[in-house]
Amino acid sequence: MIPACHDNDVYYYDSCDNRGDMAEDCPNQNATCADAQCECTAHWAGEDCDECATGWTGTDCNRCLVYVKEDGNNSFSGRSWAQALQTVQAGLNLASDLGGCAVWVEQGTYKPTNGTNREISFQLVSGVDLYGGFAGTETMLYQRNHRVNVTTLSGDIGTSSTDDNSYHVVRGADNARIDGFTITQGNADGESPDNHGGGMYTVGSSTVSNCTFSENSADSGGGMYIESASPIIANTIFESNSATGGGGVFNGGDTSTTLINCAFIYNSVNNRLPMEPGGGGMANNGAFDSPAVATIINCTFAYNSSEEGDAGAIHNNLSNVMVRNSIFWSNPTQGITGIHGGSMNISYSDIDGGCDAISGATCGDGNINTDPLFVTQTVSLIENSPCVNTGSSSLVPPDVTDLDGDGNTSESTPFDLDGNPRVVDTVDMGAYEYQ
Ligand SMILES: [Ca+2]
Ligand SMILES: [Ca+2]
Ligand SMILES: [Ca+2]
Repeated sequence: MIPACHDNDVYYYDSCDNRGDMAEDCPNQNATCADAQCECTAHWAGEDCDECATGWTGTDCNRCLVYVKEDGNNSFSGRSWAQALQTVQAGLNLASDLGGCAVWVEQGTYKPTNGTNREISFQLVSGVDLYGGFAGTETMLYQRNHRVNVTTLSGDIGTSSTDDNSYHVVRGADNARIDGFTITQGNADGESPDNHGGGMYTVGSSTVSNCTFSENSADSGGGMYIESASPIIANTIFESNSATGGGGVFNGGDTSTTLINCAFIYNSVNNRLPMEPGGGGMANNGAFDSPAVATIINCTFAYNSSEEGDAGAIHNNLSNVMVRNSIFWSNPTQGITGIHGGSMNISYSDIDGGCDAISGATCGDGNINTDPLFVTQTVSLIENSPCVNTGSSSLVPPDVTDLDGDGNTSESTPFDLDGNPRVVDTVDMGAYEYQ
């Protein structure tokens, strides 16, 4: 609805003057007066011109939208929920053709192909943000609840066996974003590079947020494989992925990977050869002239394992790893390997066995070695946990991935992994803040 417009004063009947004071009374700067009617400008809409018109998003409503839902149709326009496309890749392609729209995907399960070609993946596109987790009625990004409206990208093509599944469910791209999806059932058991990254094979520096990687497998990087890239991964869960190196994440050479508010649980390394890296949760495995670099802030690594006993949580080789406000606990095999070339710098973290026991690690302030007291069956904290209020709030990073979608990326990270306030009193260690 356009705003009401009156002509109380006959002398000014041609203006939008509600008060008869000769000043135009359109609701705000997003509206203008034309032929005695207040009209929303650009892509603004609503009675107060403070909402985005259908097919537009962003804090300035200047970012176009493409919609996808399971019962959509790829011959539709894709510019409203009613006109949604049917496949995620069609959405990505249209968004790219239109010059960098964002894609909104309704809850449901989507596969890279209806056929049996294992090499087909959801290919992210530079400049296109891909969001899942919608009920299919939302008009603003903050209205979505990706925990309720589970949106799954599944590599389980072909038969119900995993043997014929997609090698990589998702392939990354520079300057792309994937946000609000469960990514599962990738099986990278082919020839290189189809042996890397069952869930996501990251080429380029993507942003990954509000995602869950579960039950993916690969030789390297069951959940995700990163090489020659600088991705930012926030508020994401890696659960029950497996590989021979880097069960959850394999962070390879020439990387600068940032992990914020992430949980690594029940990932595993199996069938590792003697010279291969372990790392049930994560392997940081660089090369002499191109180290693997990782910054790990407010993450929890628990219940990850390595069959051969090398680094249940993190394996480090030719890498530079910084750990802040994090928890490494109950990773049944040795938690963190010593440093084989490079560095590991740990502060304000709870380390099973103690930071000092990690050979070569630099142990800064605030580390503890005390049972974090997880809530049963989870890795969130009970009230009396020694990790509550013992992180360093000054180490909470800015909201670089804009978790709250308000366009402000310089404010402090607003949410924990559950979408609750990140800092209550002093920040806690780990991915979840006690509320
Ligand atoms: Ca299958
Ligand atoms: Ca706290
Ligand atoms: Ca923000």
